[in-house]
Amino acid sequence: MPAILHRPAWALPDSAATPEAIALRLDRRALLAGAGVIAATALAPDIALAQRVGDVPDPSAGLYPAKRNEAFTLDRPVTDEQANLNYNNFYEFNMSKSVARQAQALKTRPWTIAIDGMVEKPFEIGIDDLLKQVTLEERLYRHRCVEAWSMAIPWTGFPLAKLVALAKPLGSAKYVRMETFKDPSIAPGQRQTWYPWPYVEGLTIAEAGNDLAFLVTGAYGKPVAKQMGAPLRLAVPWKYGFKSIKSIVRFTFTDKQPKSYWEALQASEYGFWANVNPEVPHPRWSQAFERVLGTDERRPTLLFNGYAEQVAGLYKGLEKERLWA
Ligand SMILES: Nc1nc2c(c(=O)[nH]1)N[C@H]1C(S)=C(S)[C@@H](COP(=O)(O)O)O[C@H]1N2
Ligand SMILES: [Mo]
Repeated sequence: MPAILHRPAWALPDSAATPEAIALRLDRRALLAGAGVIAATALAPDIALAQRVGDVPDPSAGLYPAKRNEAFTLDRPVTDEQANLNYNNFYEFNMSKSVARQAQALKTRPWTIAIDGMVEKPFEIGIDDLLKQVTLEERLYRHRCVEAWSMAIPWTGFPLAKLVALAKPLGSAKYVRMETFKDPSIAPGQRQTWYPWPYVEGLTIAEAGNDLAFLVTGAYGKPVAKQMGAPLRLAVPWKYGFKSIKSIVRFTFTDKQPKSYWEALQASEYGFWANVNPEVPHPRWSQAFERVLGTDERRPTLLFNGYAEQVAGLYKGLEKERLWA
């Protein structure tokens, strides 16, 4: 039986996510960056080629930086961009936090997004056509990973509610299911066939309609980096980070609660709702505190990651559900 069924690699004991461990990884990233191109060419010609393709300017680059929406404020500084670019969860590429180099193999143009399921009329749309139909804005958001580290990011994007409106779901649709690309030829993690690829996440239509639910196309004032989930990822900051699905290719409207990647893998630990609650421990560690990425700060985690005012109303009457895992 694959080890993951007992212990997902990212579900590490607290000690593995100490600031020291992070600093070590960052040092290693700096070394790799120096050796960069030569090593990539020698060891992984396919990745080197992908990097050259990736050098073509992003056709959406002119949309950034977008105007900041000042309604979204932080209680902490924005995470250092380099720290953020070099500490990521993107299991399609590998199971460590050092996925930045491998993720460059992701080809983000052309990028087609399918809208299907319980909608008036299913359709596909290219990312650049979608960008023409929305207005981008910048928002400062917190992000709390279930592994008990956190960051603060200047995301650029548009409300998920805008995409739902374009999709025209039927009244009978209750959920939106989202899916990441599946291409084992560029994503080595997807060659590990015992994982339930593609990565899937879901929200209720009501959650998707909450103004905080944000589709991210940019970060730090430019198109979002591949390792962060280019060209389109979700940010639902009141939920554990695994809900914020990266590199989305499909939105399916349905009346069945979607089973997420992590729920399929380990339902005893990861559920559908996954709202942040410092008082409800993960089965294997406390969720009371978080380590702030790029610093040596440890701070208390807040209910709904500090967004209770905006989202608590979504869960009225659902108190008996497993809201906190
Ligand atoms: N497709 C996909 N989306 C994903 C993941 C992943 O492995 N694959 N990891 C999730 C987890 S656990 C977290 S914490 C965030 C991390 O986002 P970041 O790398 O931009 O910090 O992405 C989430 N979205
Ligand atoms: Mo996470």
